[in-house]
Amino acid sequence: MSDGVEAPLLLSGISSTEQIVEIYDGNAFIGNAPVVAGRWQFPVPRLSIGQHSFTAKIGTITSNSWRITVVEPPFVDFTDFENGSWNGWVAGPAGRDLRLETGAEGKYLFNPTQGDGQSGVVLRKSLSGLKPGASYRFEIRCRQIVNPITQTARLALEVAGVQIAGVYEPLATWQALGGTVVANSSVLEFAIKSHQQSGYGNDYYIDNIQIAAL
Ligand SMILES: [Ca+2]
Ligand SMILES: [Ca+2]
Repeated sequence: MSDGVEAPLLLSGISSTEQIVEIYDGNAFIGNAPVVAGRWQFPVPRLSIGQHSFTAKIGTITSNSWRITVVEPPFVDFTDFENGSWNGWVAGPAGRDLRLETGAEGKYLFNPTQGDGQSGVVLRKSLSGLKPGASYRFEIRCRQIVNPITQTARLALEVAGVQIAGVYEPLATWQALGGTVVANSSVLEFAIKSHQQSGYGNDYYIDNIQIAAL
């Protein structure tokens, strides 16, 4: 027998005997592969995270082991509004006027802030699946319609009620506003908050909201 591994994981080999090859992951039998014209193939089912060691057996003959480590994909929660979905983000009291707009760079949220009472939570999302003790970056892109005679937008980012970025006055071009947080729970509330109560001016855009493991 000789061996090879391809992605997505396919074990294959050659055998001089026309028999059934038994495939093991560690000591666990995971399936059979028939030998056809001296060759066999075995597509490996979805694997758990961690280390795996595959061997092929024919009768009393055991192959060398194929060792792989399956790693967890990095945690990313990304919202770009391009499919029209808010991806679980919910408007707060200061996000009551938010609406989806389409510009040259695609879709984003626009807050025209009609009337005063515009300070407080603009958007919030309760995110689960976090790892306590792990660090996450919370970032948005934002810009505002700058007008010297009206009020400026003033945005901040909060996690579980604690400010981690801002207070920031967005520029007239798209800019990133972001900060990091160490999760102390598997579920945390992420929020974009306004520190400008006036609706006179204070018009801004939000896009590309991302929470990613570091
Ligand atoms: Ca977008
Ligand atoms: Ca306004």
